[in-house]
Order: sequence, then C-alpha cells, then structure tokens
Amino acid sequence: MSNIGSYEDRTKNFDWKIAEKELEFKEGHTINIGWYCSDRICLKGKADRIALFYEGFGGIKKQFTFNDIRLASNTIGKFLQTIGIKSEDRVCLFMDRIPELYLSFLGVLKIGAIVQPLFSAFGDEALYVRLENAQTRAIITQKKHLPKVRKVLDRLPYLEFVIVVDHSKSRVLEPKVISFDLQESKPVEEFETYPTKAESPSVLHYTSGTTGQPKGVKHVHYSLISQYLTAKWVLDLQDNDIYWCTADPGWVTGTSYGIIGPWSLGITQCILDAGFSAQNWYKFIEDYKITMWYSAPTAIRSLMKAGEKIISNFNLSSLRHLASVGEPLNPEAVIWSQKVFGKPFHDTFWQTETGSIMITNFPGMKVKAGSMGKPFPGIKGVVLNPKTFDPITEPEQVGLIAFQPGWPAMMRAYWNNEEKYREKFVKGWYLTGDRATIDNEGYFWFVGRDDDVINTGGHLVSPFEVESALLEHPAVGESAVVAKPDEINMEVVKAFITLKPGFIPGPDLELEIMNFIRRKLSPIAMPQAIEYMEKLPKTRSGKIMRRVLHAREWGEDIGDISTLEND
Ligand code: 6R9
Repeated sequence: MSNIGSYEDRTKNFDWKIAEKELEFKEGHTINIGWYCSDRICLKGKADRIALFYEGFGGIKKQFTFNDIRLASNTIGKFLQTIGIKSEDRVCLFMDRIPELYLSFLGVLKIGAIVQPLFSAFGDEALYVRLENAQTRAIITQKKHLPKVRKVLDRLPYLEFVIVVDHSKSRVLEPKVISFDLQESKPVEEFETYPTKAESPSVLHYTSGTTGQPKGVKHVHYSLISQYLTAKWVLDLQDNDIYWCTADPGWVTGTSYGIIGPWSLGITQCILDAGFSAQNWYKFIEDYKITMWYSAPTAIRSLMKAGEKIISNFNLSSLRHLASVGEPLNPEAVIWSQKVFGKPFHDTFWQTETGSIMITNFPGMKVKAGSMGKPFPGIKGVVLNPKTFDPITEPEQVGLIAFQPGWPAMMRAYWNNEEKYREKFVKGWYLTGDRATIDNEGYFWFVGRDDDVINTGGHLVSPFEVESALLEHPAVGESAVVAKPDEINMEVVKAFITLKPGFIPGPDLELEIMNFIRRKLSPIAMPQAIEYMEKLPKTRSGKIMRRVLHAREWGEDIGDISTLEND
C-alpha cells in the first residue's frame, strides 16, 4: 500500500517547500539535477544500490550502481569540458536507449550545459530542424546513427562536435567527429559540479504538439522539485521499488520520470531497449520483479490486443502500482488491467510544457475508469469557457484545461519563440490546448485536443469517447476518430480502426460497429464512415496523429510529420 497519505490531507497543507526540505535545497543555493540524481544518492549511503538494470537487443544485460553512474557522469562531464563545452551550450543526445544515453544526460547537466534529447529514430531532416533551432554545439551519438548526422553536418555551422560513444578507441575519426570510449576512460572520482541555480536551464525538449513546427521547451534545474515530489507521491515510488518507465527519453516522460524522478529518489530502475512485444514485456517484468510500472495507452492497448492467455505464462505478482500517460486512457483499458493484473492503471495527465504530472489518479483515491483524476496537490487546475476564458463552475461542461502558473517544473520558454510562448497564457491561466469536463466530485474527464473535437450539426462530439466505445467492440484493436466534411452537418464522425487478429474487414462488420456505437452513445456520435487500417499513424511517443487522418479527409496539407513513427 502507499505510504504517502490521502489526497485530501496532501492537498490541504500543500507547499512545494515539502520537496525543497526533503532535498535539502534552500533558495539561492546551487541545485543541479545531475548531482542530485547521482552524488547525493551516494552521500545518502546508497552508493552500492543498483541505479540501472539495462537489457538491450540480443539479450545484452548491464547494470550500474549509483556510484557507477556518479563516476560515469563525472567522466563524461569532464570529457565535455576538455573539448570546450561550456555552461548553457546545447548538447544533443541522439542515441538508442543504451546506458550511455542516461549517463550522458547526467554528465551534460553536471557541467551546466543544456541537454537536448532526441529520438534516435528521427530521420536527418527532423534532426536538422531541431539542431538548427537550438544552435546545438555538440551531439552525442552511436556509430549506427552517424550517417544521419553526417548528412546535416555541413548545414549546421554551430555544431562543432559529433561524439560517438560506441567506437572502441577515443580519437578523432574525421573532421568534427570524435569517439569517446567510457570504458577506456579513467573514471573521474572528484568532479566539481557546475553551480547551477534554480533558474539555470537544464533540459530542452522538442515537441511538435498536434500542429505546427516543433518547438523547443526550455526547462530549468528547479523542475527537480516537482519531478521528485510527483514521482514520490503519484508514482508512489518507495525505497525498495524496482521501477520501469517504458518511455524513451526523446519524449519528456522518459526524462522527467525515466531519469530525474526515480534517480533523485534513489530508486532502482530498469530499461528495456529491445522493441515491443507482449512476450518481451511480460518476461521483463517477471525477470526483474518490477513493482512500479509507468507506461502509455498505446502500449496498453497493444497488450490488450495480444490477449489474456499469454499473461498466464508469466509470474507478474511483483507488480504493486501501475500508471499511464500520454493519451486518454480508455475505460476499457482500466477495467482490463484490473482484471488481468489485479490493479488498475492510474491515469496521469501532463505535457512537455508542464514538465511534471498535473492531473492524476492519486494512489489510494477512488479510480473512476476513463477519468484522468484530480489536480496534483498544489496545482490549481480548471476548465475555462472557450469564449470568455473564465473558469466554468458548473460540473459536466466542456472547457479548456488550464492551470495557474507557478509550479516548479513549468516550462520557462519556447526556445527563440517568445510569441508562441505568450499565446499559451490568457487571463493569467496557462492553456494546455486540451478540453475536458469536471464532474461533481472534481474528477477531470478528457474530451480531446482543441483541434480534434468534432462539431457535427452543432453537436460537439468527443473523439475520445467514440474511440473508447469502439474499443469495447470485440473486433476493434485500436481506433482514431476524426471529423469528415459533410454538406449538411458540416462535419460527421469518421472512424479509422485496426482489427484484432481473426477478424475480417467488410461491410457487414462496418455496419455492426456503426450500430454498436449508435446504441452505446448516440446517433450523432455514430461514425458515418469506417475505414480499416493495418496500423494507425502515431508519434514516436505513441500518440495517435489524428491530424494526419484529418488532413487526408479534408484534402489539406499534413504539416510537419517529423515525429511520425514509420517503422
Ligand atoms: C507527458 C506528455 C501532451 C499531450 C496533452 C494531451 C495528451 C497526455 C494524457 C493526455 C489525455 C492523458 N495527454 N496525457 N490526454 N489523458 N492522461 O504526454 O507530454 O508529449 O507534450 O503531450 O498529450 O493532449 O496535451 P506531451
């Protein structure tokens, strides 16, 4: 059971100072995430505890203690300083989920530089746009990704160093390209961490949102305060937990809760970089006796698709707490998890921009399947009237999800884009770009992104609600619902679906599914068209890209699709 007290108690006397105190941080003092995640844990007597269990392709296994990650991040930091990287320089991490990615993350922060993690699966153009925007000075990568880096190197005058971590010997390989071998380097025992302050920049995450060009979201070292406390209270991380966050650090979940949250708490975490299959995942949980599992709806739906039978081949009894983020968590997924794992996935809502969890099913709080839960203690969350931008006070009305600025992990800027940053604030509220309703118990219910909500003949239809209902049909594996142009109603509902194994597409099934939704929801929400797909377009963080499907329906330009998953 959780040891953090009730939601009500935690909300009543909330103060971020609780985290400051636990972390022994005082205003005006140095705060450095790299140091907090390694040196401090060693100083607290946990130097020999495993910080990272890593498993890669081909069954490669490695493990690192907190002392190991302290030394490795010192060594990487020292190396970066030696070649001339300075505080606030941008250093991009462009690696698969290998240990060096995690160790470099801390190393870059320890020298006061800004870490810019990118998905290693990005193609050269996606890479170029982000490095160009951030005027990145160094990129740390692997041999296998070098061809993509070489392609853009000439066009990036600010990019002075390409550092390859898996070449056997440290030396200059070609102009601008050097290799750095951690194993071969002498571990740096004593290292002076750069004295970053609360407002010193830390992480630069690129997000494309659902529309527009990618934006660089700038975070600061003080974000640690939120990430530490939310990891402790919401993910309910306790001293002996074995934690698995399935997210890649190219996505904010993989840094805020795949590095900073757990390690600042001194928790052992596991990384699996061997692709997705239900078999692999369940085996990983069994092998490492994972107790806390933070994942995303897209993965959960894939596990649901793989069926329940396979689960009986594994012992998953170590699991104590489950949470999800990234997309609306369909009620069906919560019900399923309760049935097969004996506990529900706890939904959490937040964004790259918010830096830490904002709305949550707090441990111990009643879980309402399909709801995101309530604002984290200390967070003032509301839904605003879309016209007046005033908070809606009566329950069950659709409004814009907004927060009162001021929590520690809030972004400080969009990199070089003051205008877009300012657009996110109205009447003193930070606008998320999402819509929800709040019920009479204060629970938030996701409706859709601002631009995804469908208006059919004046009725607003929540794509999430229709998608969730579709998942309840036995044939449907995944679904994406968008507006389709219509002469009479302006817009009607169109559903794109993938089928579970064994189901055959055809007009009869289509009709059956349409009627299923009509009965379950309403004639208005019933899809007027259904299209079968092999797979749905998704971002690298697993979010369904409705925008791509929408643009196709409307004959519009699909815009930036550099985050589209394409393998
Ligand atoms: C952490 C992260 C943010 C957008 C957000 C919303 C969607 C995230 C959600 C959710 C419904 C949840 N989103 N969590 N929608 N329920 N629990 O995902 O950051 O990649 O920036 O995406 O994701 O639309 O605005 P990011």
